[in-house]
Amino acid sequence: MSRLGFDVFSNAANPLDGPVFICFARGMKLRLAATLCALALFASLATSPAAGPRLNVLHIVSDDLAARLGCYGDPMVKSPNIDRLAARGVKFDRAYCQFPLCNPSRASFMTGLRPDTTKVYENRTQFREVVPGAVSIPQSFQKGGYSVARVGKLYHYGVPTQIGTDGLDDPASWEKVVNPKGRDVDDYGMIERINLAAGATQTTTIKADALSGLGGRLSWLAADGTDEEQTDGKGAAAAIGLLEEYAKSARPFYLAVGYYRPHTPYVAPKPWFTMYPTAKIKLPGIPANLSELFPAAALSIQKKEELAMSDDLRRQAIQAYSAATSFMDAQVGKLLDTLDRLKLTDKTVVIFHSDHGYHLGEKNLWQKMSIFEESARVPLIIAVPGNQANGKTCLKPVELVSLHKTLADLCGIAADSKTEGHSLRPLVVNPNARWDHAAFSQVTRGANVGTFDKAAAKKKKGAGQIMGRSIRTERHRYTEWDGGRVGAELYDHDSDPGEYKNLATDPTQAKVVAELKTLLHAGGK
Ligand SMILES: [Ca+2]
Repeated sequence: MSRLGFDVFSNAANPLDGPVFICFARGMKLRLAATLCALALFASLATSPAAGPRLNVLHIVSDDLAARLGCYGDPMVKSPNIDRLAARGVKFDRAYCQFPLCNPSRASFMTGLRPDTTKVYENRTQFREVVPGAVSIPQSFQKGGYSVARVGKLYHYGVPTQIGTDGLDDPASWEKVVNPKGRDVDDYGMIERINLAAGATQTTTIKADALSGLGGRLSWLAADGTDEEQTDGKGAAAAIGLLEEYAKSARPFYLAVGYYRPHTPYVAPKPWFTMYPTAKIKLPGIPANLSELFPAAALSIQKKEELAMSDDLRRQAIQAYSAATSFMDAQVGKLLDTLDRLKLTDKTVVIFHSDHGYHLGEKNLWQKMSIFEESARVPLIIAVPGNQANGKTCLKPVELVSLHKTLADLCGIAADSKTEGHSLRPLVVNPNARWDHAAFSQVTRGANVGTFDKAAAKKKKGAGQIMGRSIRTERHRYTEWDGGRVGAELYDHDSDPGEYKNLATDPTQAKVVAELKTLLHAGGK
């Protein structure tokens, strides 16, 4: 950008702060002038719902992706495409899911309702069974005059068993849906899954004999064939086709693209595995007295077969998860390239995040259903064309439940009055803006969440199920299990980012605990 162009733009009010008026200086290159004009036009229209053309939205969601990416400081994982989105958007370093499991998290962020409002705490209930009148993000965009479509997993799908079906979709949300299905589903017989044989002390791998059982178990495949043959490769192709259609239309679009990787089974074509030699993979250190450090409920998701993995097997799992992450990143890159090719980049808000975080052996935990940092935290990037804060990082604690209000706010449409959370727009505009909100996450214990039997639970008054609730501020995480009756945790991230020193009963922290307890019980309302 020329010196002149920079001055003109930077002298204007921040495009997201309100209507923008730019006088183009004589001699400015026509193309630059047109670009700036478009940016200012769309950005200013974002503040005036009654106006004509609006920003499009490309909403990309990855499944089970921890904030283990290059742009989040991971020294190993290669994610050049998500990194380039971060470079032209605002990256949220402290973004959290409301429930670290697919269905509860997705029901929450797609509606903008907290899990305690949707009452979806497991992977079986379609949210409209409980809250039939809930308004989803795409419904708000439909009301706002947008074309809306999804490709792949936005609401819950059992992965991999339900790939290619509608899963727990919400038909009212969409005008068009695409359910991609690739060779990863057909290749299941080649997938390696961990197995602890009866009487054995060490876990090995065996070939999968069915799709079922892979979704919750560490499993992987360095696949034959191309990226394009995989489910996410097919999803990318379908999304590109929709973007090409939308580019010809006068209507703005909200296109949601849900990728399935790196969810188990960690399947990616072989070249992605060779990027991560197992010899170079570092394993997290595990304190010898691990079980003494935390309330039992915090660690009760540990599985025998995962505890009995050799270091070599742990490295293989991390290699495969990383390979699946980089493969998924490449599918994100295809969408960003398409926006550029179709000249939609300057007219489109791009948001990227995952449904929850993920453990890869920290505290001997794997996968999700933990409200420690690794599992509660998600990557979140919001790129708004023309935003002066693009390229910056926001350190304020934010929640996925806020995405509905945020996207509506950025595009000048109305979100339903019952929508919870807080618009992140002030932070998108200024990542250092004052922010008085914390992030809340919750998780259940004591019931088989994947196959929660509601009738049995009702009969047994909850079947012994308890809730863990956690609040994250800029500095602290505070967690209570069953209201503190079976444990509490306090971590100071200034001195303990790994969350190993539980300070909940430290007398010097009593005031901090009291303050966070009050906030936690208020629950973000
Ligand atoms: Ca998930």
